[in-house]
Amino acid sequence: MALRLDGVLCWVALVQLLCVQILAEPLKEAPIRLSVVSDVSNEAPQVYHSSALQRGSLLGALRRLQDTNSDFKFTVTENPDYGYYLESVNGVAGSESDFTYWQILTDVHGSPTLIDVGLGCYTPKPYEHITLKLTTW
Ligand code: B12
Repeated sequence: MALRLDGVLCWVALVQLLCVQILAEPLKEAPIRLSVVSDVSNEAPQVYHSSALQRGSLLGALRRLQDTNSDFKFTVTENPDYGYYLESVNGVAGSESDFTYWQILTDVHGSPTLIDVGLGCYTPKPYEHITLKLTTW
């Protein structure tokens, strides 16, 4: 009987150890591709490579890119209800008076689709292709 209890306790200890190891394991980074394009000017499209932390936000991936690549910069504003709004990319801002904004798209099986939340809430998948497109509304 005592032997059986020992065995159960060993299993419990092993499972606990595994759980602690899984929780303590650093989250992995996965690559994502980023295109910056414009519908309203003749700027050539630009392609960047960044990484997103597992279940991390697009905002984090853009910040990581900005910190490591001096050719990419962006600014955001904060909306009390919807979080972060992408205001400018590489020095070009959307404009209320010109009805322009930075649209955020993702490639779903090759067709660009609008993401349905802001960049602070969106979590890109590994190898996802994100497009930031200056366009009109
Ligand atoms: C109009 C509108 C826009 C216009 C705003 C321009 C303008 N000056 O009117 C434009 C086309 C620019 C826009 C863009 C986007 N939008 Co929008 N938009 C709306 C809409 C239909 C109405 C907002 C409104 O006028 N409210 C009335 C005014 C009086 O209130 P307000 O607080 O001042 O409104 C401002 C904010 O809503 C802000 N805004 C608009 N969209 C977004 C999105 C985000 C993430 C943030 C932070 C702010 C923001 O712009 C408004 C004007 O200044 C709402 C849905 C709804 N019916 O509410 C979606 C909505 C707010 N948008 C949404 C989204 C997802 C986006 C985009 C991320 C889409 C994309 N993939 O590109 C982009 C933002 C990209 C970026 N640059 O960060 C979502 C937000 C959901 C969420 N939880 O984050 C909503 C709720 C629609 C939805 N999918 O259900 N949008």
